[in-house]
Amino acid sequence: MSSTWHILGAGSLGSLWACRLARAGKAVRLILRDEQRLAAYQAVGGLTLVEQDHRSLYAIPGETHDATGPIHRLLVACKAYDAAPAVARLAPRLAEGAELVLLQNGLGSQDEVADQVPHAHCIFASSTEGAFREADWQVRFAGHGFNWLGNPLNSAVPAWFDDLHDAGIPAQWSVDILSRLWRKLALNCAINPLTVLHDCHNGGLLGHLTEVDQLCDELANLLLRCGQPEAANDLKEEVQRVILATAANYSSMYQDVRHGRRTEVHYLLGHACRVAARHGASVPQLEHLQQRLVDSLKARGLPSD
Ligand code: NAD
Ligand code: KPL
Repeated sequence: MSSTWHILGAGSLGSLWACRLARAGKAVRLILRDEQRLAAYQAVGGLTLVEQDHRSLYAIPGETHDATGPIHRLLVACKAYDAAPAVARLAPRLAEGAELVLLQNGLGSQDEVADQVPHAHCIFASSTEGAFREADWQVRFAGHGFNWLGNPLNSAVPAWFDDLHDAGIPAQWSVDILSRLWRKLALNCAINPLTVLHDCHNGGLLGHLTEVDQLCDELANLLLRCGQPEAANDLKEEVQRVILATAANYSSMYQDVRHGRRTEVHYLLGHACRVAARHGASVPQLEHLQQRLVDSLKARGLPSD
């Protein structure tokens, strides 16, 4: 089995992982959308990682989906709404038993990907690291954090897991990755949409704590209904802690909206509302929040799904 890391999506997080793996001497290949993107990438000669004032260029080889050669290990670093179609294009190249690491925030996209590639193993990740693109092919490592990886269908730690440690990527194998992803989803549902609707940084929600608390109550009930009691534990207190700790920051959804980008709402609040409907759980606050957010996105000319 090849030990090459193929990276699908050379955006913020994909580039951050690619540069650190390449720096540690791991074999890495970037998969770019089309020949035009590949030519643009080759013209600049590699990816640049910016850490504080230090910038380093990594001449990581690139290819398109149509390149030949099997893929044994794939890091999927697209947005949640792009992940399944992007993986579907690569399906013919995925070797039997290939391993996919899915970096998408929220829930729902992981199952969409798994449906495309029944012959592969899907490992889910939850990341609190922060990165953003300063320019094409140039990424800034903006916030140190942590990564939890796990496979809901198989608790065995993959043989390549030490690659992450070698590359300085802080990570831990999690036997209950779904609980982590649900907890993060709940935090994002309680904070992110309200920052868009109230046009404020996270700390601005301190002026709307009744609204935040009501959402937390519904989210915690939903988590209990769908078999995630740990993710429900002290949710209200943690949401308040996160609001205080990130008071000066703008949520990722706020930033997407401000930059006119599509949000991942379908895999955050949308997922929560769909799961509630499936379980017959009543979530009027979450549904009202989703409707207000959809109206606000439409009014700005942004996709609302
Ligand atoms: P991004 O938009 O910066 O990067 C996504 C990249 O995927 C883009 O370069 C896009 O062109 C590429 N892409 C899309 N479809 C493709 C295809 N078919 N073939 C090849 N490339 C394709 O997004 P990001 O910020 O890196 O986020 C990726 C995921 O990680 C999201 O779910 C996000 O919520 C999550 N996440 C991001 C951060 C962060 O700090 N950026 C932190 C935690 C979690
Ligand atoms: O993850 C976040 C985001 O902005 O997406 C936090 C900081 C937790 C706010 O929900």
